[in-house]
Amino acid sequence: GLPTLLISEASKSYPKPDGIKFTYGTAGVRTKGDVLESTCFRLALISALRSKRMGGKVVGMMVTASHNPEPDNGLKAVDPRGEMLASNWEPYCTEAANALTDEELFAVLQRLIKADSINLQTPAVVVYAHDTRPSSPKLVKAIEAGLAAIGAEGRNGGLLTTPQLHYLVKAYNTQSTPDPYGEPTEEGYYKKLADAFQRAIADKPATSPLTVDCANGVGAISLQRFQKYLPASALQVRALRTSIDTAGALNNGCGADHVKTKQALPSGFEKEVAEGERLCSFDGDADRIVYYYLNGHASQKESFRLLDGDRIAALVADYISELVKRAGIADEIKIGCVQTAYANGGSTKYLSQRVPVVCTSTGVKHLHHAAESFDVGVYFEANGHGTVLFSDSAQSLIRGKISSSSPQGDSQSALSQLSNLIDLINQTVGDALSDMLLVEVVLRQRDWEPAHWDSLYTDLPNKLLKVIVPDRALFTTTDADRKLVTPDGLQQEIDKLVGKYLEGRSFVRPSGTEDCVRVYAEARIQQEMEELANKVAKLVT
Ligand code: NG1
Ligand code: ZN
Repeated sequence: GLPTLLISEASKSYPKPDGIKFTYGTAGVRTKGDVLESTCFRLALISALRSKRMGGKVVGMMVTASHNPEPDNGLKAVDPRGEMLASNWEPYCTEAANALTDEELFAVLQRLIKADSINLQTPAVVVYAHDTRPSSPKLVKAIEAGLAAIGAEGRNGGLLTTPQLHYLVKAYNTQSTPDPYGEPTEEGYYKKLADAFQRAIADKPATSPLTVDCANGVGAISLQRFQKYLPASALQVRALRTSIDTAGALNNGCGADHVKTKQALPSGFEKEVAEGERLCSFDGDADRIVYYYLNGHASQKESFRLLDGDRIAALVADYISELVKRAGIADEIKIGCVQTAYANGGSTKYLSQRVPVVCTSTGVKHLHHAAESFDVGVYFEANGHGTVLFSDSAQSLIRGKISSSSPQGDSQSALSQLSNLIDLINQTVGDALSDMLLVEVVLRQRDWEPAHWDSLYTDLPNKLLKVIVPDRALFTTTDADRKLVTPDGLQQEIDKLVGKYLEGRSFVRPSGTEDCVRVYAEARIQQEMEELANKVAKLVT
């Protein structure tokens, strides 16, 4: 049975704070860092059970609150293939986190053990890592206490980005298979990316440096460590916002979320960057990236041009489609693209003319799942979280056709390049570093400046507003978040407004990560879009 005595003894140091209701949602549990210790202790128990349930495979736990402010923190569980925790386990996480007594906690665990026929004799291994937040080390201690109490083996990944932790989980579990994902170490991750990048750029040397805003977060560390594995002739990187030890600096006036939501440079960049330069921003745990550049003087607000997740999807989907055609396997490989309702209508129109496009509910797990139905599934959220999935059969087809004996014609070089991309792309989850290298490969191979990439299509003017409401649970949606079911009648009101504007589109949904409702609006004409956004926001309050 469960070692209840040991767990009870240890849990005394991790009492649940009064009056707080935790929720395990799309981004795991996320709240203020100083109230999360009990949750970390308890979710360590659940993670151990998850490992047992998966036959002793390694599972992961990541301590981070991503792009949220520095005092926040969070916890996310990772399944053996490096993916998010299966969603049918999420309610158990929520219930365990909220249990008022040890007895209640044990009742939740016993129910889970029974429902999933978990064999407690199976050993458990959990690898965990954390970002740079001041509250992170304490939370890691709580995880370790939970793992020790239930008798699970813990492996401390230390300070890592979220995608690095996902990589580690997958690498551990494929280590002794015919198709290992990579060496299960931090170094193995850097080597895999650096090797693949150098093969993918072949003999095209770096022309101009790339400036990276590291959000003053863990991405700064990873990027610096990574650079030791990559010669500067392959890629010149100028890393900015790398102050991980400055209190309050994380995500403050910088980072991918700031740039995307403000549609502006990180503060202070006006003095540090030049027109035409390639610029990009990571978020606080480096699982998102957006690019941007200035097409005029930095002092003019209109000079700022955002190259967001939608544009990365367009760039990458086009490039892979072209490679697949050149490789002569277009009939066998079906490429598709997955977006959410937040994708700009301009990008959806552009992509739909080239590949099948599907829209899913917000949340990475939905996009990831939908992308798996293609041989090559490109998924990106507009905010810059995304990756490309190659199915097992697509990978074997591509690699099986590469022949060392046949002449290095165009189809062979396209196949090799596809194979390089398979290694370069972190297929477990969105990865700012890996996505950055992917974008750099495509731009380099195409010989494109940011302005050329920008010219692929035109964005519709758009706006994303946060509206604070008394109870966001009153807002429920359908049709991939594009329509409200409740409050009653509100959707009809929105439809009426939307109909008045040229290419108007607007939708409302409750945030899964913050206590607010989000209002999105777009329209052909900037001023009309502003009007639409404000009117819909008014309807909501
Ligand atoms: P919520 O807070 O549910 O809107 C946000 C992002 C998601 C996703 C999650 C997870 C927007 C509009 N929403 O979710 O796309 O990234 O965080 O981190 O960007
Ligand atoms: Zn993130």
